[in-house]
Amino acid sequence: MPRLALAAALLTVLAAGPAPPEGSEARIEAGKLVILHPWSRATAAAGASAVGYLSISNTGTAPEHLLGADCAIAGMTMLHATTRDGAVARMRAVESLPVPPGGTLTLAPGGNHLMLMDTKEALAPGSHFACTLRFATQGPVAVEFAVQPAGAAAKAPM
Ligand SMILES: [Cu+2]
Repeated sequence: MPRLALAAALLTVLAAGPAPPEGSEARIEAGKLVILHPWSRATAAAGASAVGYLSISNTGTAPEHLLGADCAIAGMTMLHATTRDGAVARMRAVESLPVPPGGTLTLAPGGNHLMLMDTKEALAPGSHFACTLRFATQGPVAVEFAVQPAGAAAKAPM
């Protein structure tokens, strides 16, 4: 295959992204909250940090706040916000993230995310792990994160 055609074919594959694994189209409803597509990225070894992404819509009329999450596979799970300082992206821990009435909080690559510190096992592509999200009003909500390949980008149908 000529090199250009090969490059074009590769680009097509990359643009399409990996097919979401079974279960990653998850939709969880809890009270006025609709949680879509919790997903994560594969990691190579136990002890690594992992990420958690998802979107949370508030169909109600009262404000809600995501306070964090508890994940059995992680030593500690933190809520992180990413801010840009010029060309440098920095993560910082935040106490909570708002889910405004009629609005959506999106945790996605390059932005807000759950940071799973000190994972107890490597995350294999296609596997799942459970976390409990903590909300100020709604309280605990159980979700399952679908682990995508390490290079997976924000292609998610969120
Ligand atoms: Cu982080």
